[in-house]
Amino acid sequence: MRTGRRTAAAIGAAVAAAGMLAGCGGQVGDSGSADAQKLVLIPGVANEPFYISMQCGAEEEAKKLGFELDTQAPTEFDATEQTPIVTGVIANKPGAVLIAPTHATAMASPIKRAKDSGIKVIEVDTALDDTSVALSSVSSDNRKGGQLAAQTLSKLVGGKGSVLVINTKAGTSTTDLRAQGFEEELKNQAGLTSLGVQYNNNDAAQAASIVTATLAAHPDLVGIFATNLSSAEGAATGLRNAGKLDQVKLVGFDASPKQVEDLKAGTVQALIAQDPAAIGAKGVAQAAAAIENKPVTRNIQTDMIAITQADMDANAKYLYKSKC
Ligand code: T6T
Repeated sequence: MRTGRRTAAAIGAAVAAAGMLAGCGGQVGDSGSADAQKLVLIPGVANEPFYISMQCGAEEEAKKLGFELDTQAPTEFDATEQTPIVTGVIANKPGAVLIAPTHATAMASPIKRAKDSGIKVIEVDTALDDTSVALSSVSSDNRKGGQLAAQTLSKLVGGKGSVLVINTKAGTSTTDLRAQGFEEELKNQAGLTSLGVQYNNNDAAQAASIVTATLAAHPDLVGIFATNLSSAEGAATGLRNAGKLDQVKLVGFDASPKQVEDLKAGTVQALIAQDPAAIGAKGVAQAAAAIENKPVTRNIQTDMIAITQADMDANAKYLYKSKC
């Protein structure tokens, strides 16, 4: 066990917290040996600008608060890849884990095991259906984001025509809420007809193929809502390849460098940008509070904004990074 970076106050707080929880029959298990000053961030997937920006915010906050932050990300956005990472982290007993669960139910048991071993669990971005596992969840208001996307798309298509949702993977809490919010808001947009939701498995190439197939089956398609980075990047490619940029308006969630290029080029008309750096920073602040046995906030919502070509420079702080 490393002790070098630990402050006496933090050790005291961790020991006191462990003692209190153990004393009241709580969740501590063998966490007496946990390295309370160590935090582990487990994003949904590696090398992706949304999670890189989250990591940047988390690292900055961890440094400010005197915690060490290690990031371990799966190579695919998939529960079978994320589970062994959680299992490995449990063995190392950090003070807290900040995790973006890749599936709302499939990740429940490994994350519960982390909690039961005494590690404080903070959800960042996505969440489990079971709200009893995490102490705090930090995310955008994803349902509202979907509603905002529907309002934005409706304006872009003049309030009428057939629209499609391209979603990433079923069971991803955030994007499922965005799709639900979009469909709900469509009920207020009488002129828009829903062509339903199709899944691209978090793969941009599959999103491009969905666009090609939908244009063949529904030549009247006028609008697409892509619920995340992969679906939006792929949908833009699909529309460009089909030569349908004039006919079909595209609103995409997220603001990766490629999505921003697509916005500049006019391939995408609006991006619903989140604030992943704030999600990471607030997640670390909650983890620190939990470790130090201070009050935590169960649900925290961060900013989100619809960006167009006209205001992208004014909103530069919302654009995602490829490195810190
Ligand atoms: O949209 C983000 C994130 O909020 C979502 O949970 C999964 O997809 C992204 O990481 C973008 O790819």
